[in-house]
Order: sequence, then structure tokens, then C-alpha cells
Amino acid sequence: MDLVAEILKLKKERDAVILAHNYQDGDIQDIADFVGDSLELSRKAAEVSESVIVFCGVHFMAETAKILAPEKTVLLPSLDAGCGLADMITAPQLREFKTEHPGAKVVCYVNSTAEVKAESDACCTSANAVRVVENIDADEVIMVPDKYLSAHVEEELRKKGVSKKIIAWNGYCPVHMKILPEYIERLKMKHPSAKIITHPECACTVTRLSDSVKSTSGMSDFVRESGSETFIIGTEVGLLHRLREEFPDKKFIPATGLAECKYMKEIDLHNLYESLRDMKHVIDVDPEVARKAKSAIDEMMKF
Ligand code: CIZ
Ligand code: SF4
Repeated sequence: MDLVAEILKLKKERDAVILAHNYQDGDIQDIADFVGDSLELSRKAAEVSESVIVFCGVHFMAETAKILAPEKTVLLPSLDAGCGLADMITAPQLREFKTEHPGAKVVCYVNSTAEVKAESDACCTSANAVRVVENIDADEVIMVPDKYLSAHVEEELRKKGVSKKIIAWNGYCPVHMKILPEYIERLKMKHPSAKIITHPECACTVTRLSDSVKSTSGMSDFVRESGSETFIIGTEVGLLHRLREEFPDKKFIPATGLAECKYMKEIDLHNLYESLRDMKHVIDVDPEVARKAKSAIDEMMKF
């Protein structure tokens, strides 16, 4: 069976659009209607005219799409597509943490469950975290779940002369932890003119060595604006496919091939095909949770 042809045929029959995250495998990115980061894809989800959205990414992203496009059917091809970082905090844990810091406002990274978003004052992505924390109306800000994104925000605010106390939850992305400073140092020795771009989910020892710290779509913007030819990329390896497609004349070197997210790689052409064939797995969010989570997402959109 020609899976690609079958997927395209079913997509029409089902009035569906395929959205793929920057970390998806190349064959999924190639068949998708749109490829982007979680925020860009959620915005697309709310904008497109199709009634069905097949989300090739992880669970929290499909949930966010459903929250922003409640009237649409959102499908996730594999329910095993979770997120090691989002799993690091639950809503009851966040509720308890808040009682320990009354007066602080909560900013949660988009890599979190809808229940955690619902307990937060504002959401943020890696692309807008600094802006959101800078503008939120509080001197003390709880940031969950990623301690390295929190440290990155703290450092950027310090450089801008903004004084806010950041209270970080102790979570991290197990995939970005595989990127070690010695890999970057070794590659820089081999390619001295290369620019080093890393993700804020990387450890501080890694981001410190970088020319720029960016979200995945921010990395693409950085490459477009840079005069350099070679880039060392410190994030999940799926992004390399997108960068090589977008900039065929430039050279991209992964900081390590080990930074592969098993959750993102849960999605393949076969379960994408089955998802459209059987209309599964439908992602729903409890309406009350969705209402509160949407208010945190809307707060982020203001900035
Ligand atoms: O927000 C996203 O899509 C994630 C998880 C990473 C990034 O930096 O784009
Ligand atoms: Fe979650 Fe990390 Fe995978 Fe992104 S790369 S989906 S943060 S486990």
C-alpha cells in the first residue's frame, strides 16, 4: 500500500489538515500542510477551515490546539506521544507549590498539561518566555516546569536590568539533557566559523557556550538573518530536517545525534494513516479546565 497516497486521499475525504511539529521525522514533515513550533501550530489550528486537525506532535500540543479550536475534531495518531518534561509537574503539585509562595504569579511553559495550564496565570513558549515574565504584573514569578528555561529567563532579565524573583520548579527535558557542553566544544574546534544555536531547555553549561539561545522557529529565523554558512544545532534532531529543507545551501551539524525525542518519534506514516482511517485518537479537554487554560494562553498572547 502506498501510505502517502492513502493519507492524502483520506485527508480530503475527512476534511482534515495535517499539522507537524518541528521535531517530527522528515517523512511526517514532508506530508504535513504546516510545520512549526507548538504555538504556530495552535494558531494554525484555530485559523484553518478544515473541520479535522491531525496533530503530529505530542499530547500537550494537541490539547492546546483543542483549547484554541474547540469546535474542531483534534486527532493525535499515537496516545504514547507524551512529553517527559510535561510529566514533571501535576496540577495538585502546582497547587501545593502555589500555597508555599502566596503573592507570586505562575507562568507555565506550554510544555505542560491542560490541568497545569489551568492553574497558571499565564502560559509561555520558549520564543516568548522572557517577554511574558517581564510583563506579568508581579515581582515574584513561579515558573514551571523547566528549570533551565527559568534560568535562561532569569539571566535575560538580569541583562535587561529587570528585577523579579523567579521561583523555578525543578523539571527538565530528558532529551535536551543529552546535549553536553563537551560535544559543543569539540564541534566548535572542528568548525571554528560555525555559529552555535541552542534551545533554552538545554542545561546552562550548554547555553552559556552558544552564540544564540532560541526556540525552534527562532533558530530558523536566526539562520535566515545570519551571514554564516555553518551552524551547530543544540536541540532535538528533527529540526535539522526542516532547516536543511529551508536552507539547502547552509550546513547544519547536530550537537549530538542522541538528542532524539522518543515521544515525537511515536508518530509515523502508519499511525498517521490509521488515525485518518479510524478517526482516532480524539483529544478532548474538560470544558472547565479548557476555559481556565485558555485564559492563561490568552494572557500570553497579550505580550
Ligand atoms: O514550543 C515548542 O514548539 C517547543 C516544544 C519547542 C520550541 O522551541 O519550538
Ligand atoms: Fe517533551 Fe523534551 Fe520531547 Fe520536547 S523534546 S516533547 S520537551 S520530552
